[in-house]
Amino acid sequence: MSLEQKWNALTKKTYGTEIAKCSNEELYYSLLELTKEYIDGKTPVTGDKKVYYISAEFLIGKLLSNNLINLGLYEEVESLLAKNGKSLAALEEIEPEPSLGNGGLGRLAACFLDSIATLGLNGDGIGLNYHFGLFKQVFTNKLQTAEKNDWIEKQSWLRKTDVTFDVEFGDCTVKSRMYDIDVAGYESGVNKLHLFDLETVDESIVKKGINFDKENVEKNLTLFLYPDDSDEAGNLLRIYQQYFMVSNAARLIIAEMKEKGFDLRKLYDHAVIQINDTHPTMVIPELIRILVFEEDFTMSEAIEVVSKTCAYTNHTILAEALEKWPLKYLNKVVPQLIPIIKELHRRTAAKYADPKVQIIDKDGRVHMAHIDIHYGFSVNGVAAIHTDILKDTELNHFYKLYPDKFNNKTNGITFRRWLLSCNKELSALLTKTIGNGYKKDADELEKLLAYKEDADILNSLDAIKKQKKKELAEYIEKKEGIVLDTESIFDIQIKRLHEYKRQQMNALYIIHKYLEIKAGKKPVRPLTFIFGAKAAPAYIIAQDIIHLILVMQDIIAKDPAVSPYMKVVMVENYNVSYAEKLIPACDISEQISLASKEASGTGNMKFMLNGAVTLGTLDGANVEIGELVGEDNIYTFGKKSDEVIEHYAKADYVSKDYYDKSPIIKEAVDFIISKQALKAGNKKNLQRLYNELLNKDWFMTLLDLEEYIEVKDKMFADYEDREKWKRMMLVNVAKAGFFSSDRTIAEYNRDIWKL
Ligand code: 26Q
Repeated sequence: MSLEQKWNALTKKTYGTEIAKCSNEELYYSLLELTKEYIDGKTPVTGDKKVYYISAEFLIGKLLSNNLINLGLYEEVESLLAKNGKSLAALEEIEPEPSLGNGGLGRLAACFLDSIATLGLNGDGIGLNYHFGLFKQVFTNKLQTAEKNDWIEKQSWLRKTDVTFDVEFGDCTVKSRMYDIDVAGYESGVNKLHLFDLETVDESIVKKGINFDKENVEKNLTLFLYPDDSDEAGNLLRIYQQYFMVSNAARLIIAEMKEKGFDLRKLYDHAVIQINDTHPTMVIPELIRILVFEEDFTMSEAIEVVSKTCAYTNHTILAEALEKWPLKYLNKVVPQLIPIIKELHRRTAAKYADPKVQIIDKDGRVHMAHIDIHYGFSVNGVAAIHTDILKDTELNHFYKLYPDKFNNKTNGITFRRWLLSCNKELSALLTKTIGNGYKKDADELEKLLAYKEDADILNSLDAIKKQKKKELAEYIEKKEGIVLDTESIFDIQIKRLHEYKRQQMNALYIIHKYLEIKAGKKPVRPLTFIFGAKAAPAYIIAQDIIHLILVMQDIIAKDPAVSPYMKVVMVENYNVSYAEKLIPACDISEQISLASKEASGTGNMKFMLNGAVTLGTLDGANVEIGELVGEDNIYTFGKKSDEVIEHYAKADYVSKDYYDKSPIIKEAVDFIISKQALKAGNKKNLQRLYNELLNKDWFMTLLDLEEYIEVKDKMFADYEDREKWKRMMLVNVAKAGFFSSDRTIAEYNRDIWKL
């Protein structure tokens, strides 16, 4: 049966009518089922060894288009719909977006699953089925508020399995159930994402916004993804969630090993567990516990087997983001792990006296990363500079003990979603120009370099950018009610809101530009500044930064002397689907972290792949982008990571000095509490942000502000050299191949997993 026949049969059976007469909803839900049927027809990936990628986050985004592309059905479905006067884009709008992640780490996990399946590697993801995921962001009175993101519908990509386990906590025992989402590789086999859920979960306990009874573990465990990334210490619920995840993972892994008849004493020959940041770390003591108490291992045997099976990825060097759980908390939630953790501590303490490498510190806190490093066989950073910083400073004490465990795996992104799916026009141009090969071998993008002086290709690239800007403008007008000038330069900063990512620096530039225009210095071409970011609700300064951006958006929009020349828009509820629309339309990719603080970044890669030019500090993967495209095709500024690290070591950065020294900085910072700003915003938020910048500025915004302004202005000027800019676009696309997650995953497999 053809796809058309199958689909018609399905709509007839379910809705009593054929495709042509179905509503978009009916088409979406029937296509969902049909796609699942096609996936069922694919062969699952198998093998003697399997990787289990355990992660608290899988920011998978919508799945329909991606699955159709990977199954090779996209074009057929699209033309079939067109034939019936419908569009796939309209169906996509119906699909709810799961928000099973905060940002980079979660999206990386999703890209990795795509690549693992595409490369035909035997590997599944294991995580949690958060019913409301990360909060949905709503702006009210120029402030962020949070609502639940209700994404699970009766019909969804989730498949209920009959796998259930009992999970024991200190004060209760709960039942879990496993749900699966298929991961269909691109023209390849199928793996699974296993999401564990609480059988007794109760959505009705969520009251206003995202408030719920935090104590009621038997009802709340899988309701929300804990949103506090890196600023706030975790709480008990986070530990309940983490143990729930890893206890299920351990049970599943052991069951699979037994089912295949593998010897648990050779676990490491058949399984490798990749621990995505420290959130799944308890899988180490949990596996040891099970092997000792249920499988007759001695403690030493269990420790050895588990240590040879687990590998750890570090995604951050922010000290406050490294999880340290008080023994007291662990004792309440998982008393059964305490003897194991203490034994692991005792063994390391007996070997190494250095207090910096102990598992339990003098204050009785358990350093989760230290468990991973001592009792895992691999430790990797996510970009070259990040791994170097781990080795040289942050984890230097461990590096000296275990130099061979440390390795780098520069992050990557799946080109299926971030090129083939979100930018069909660019993919078509590439296919026409350099052939189809780049879809499976991303390095082939380099063939595009041969067209660096080809006016036709350069103009086509430019025309595609224009087209994507138009599409974005239409979308933003519909969603936010704001009209954009598509002739303007689109400068975009999208990422979690954190002081180290320095959205406040961009906001200060905007103030500076606003004042300049007011003073009569108009830009040659209008400028559009777009932001997208959620902030952890408990992160006060981050809320203030959002407020400042929304205040500037308002002031500028209402000022007729300035609004023709610049516009600011902070989009509401930035998520994966929004990113897919923003990234192809971007001219300038803002990557302006405080050097040494951004482990890698992956948005930077998505932007370059779509022909944006990077404006960034020499941090994370920006460094590697710079090396690949060459200094003529990237704009960098600011102090280098070693200088920043030195400032921290010497504690000699005083933001007030920079403010006093520079009239430009002073003017911009002062504007935050000017009459005009206070009229548009709240004194509490703006004053607090002003004080923070002047008296603390822990992430050194003012350190690099002047140079940022200078380089950004140069970039705007260079944009007018249209030929030069188009060439920069081309070089960025051509050099993006290295950042395919297929490359990253091939390296993980070569060096760590060895499947
Ligand atoms: C920890 C304790 C309690 C509650 C929450 C957390 C928590 C949650 C999320 C800590 C960290 C995160 C997320 C971190 C993250 O997304 N890191 C990013 O990872 C990307 C992929 O490697 C990198 O590209 C980014 O540079 C890095 O910021």
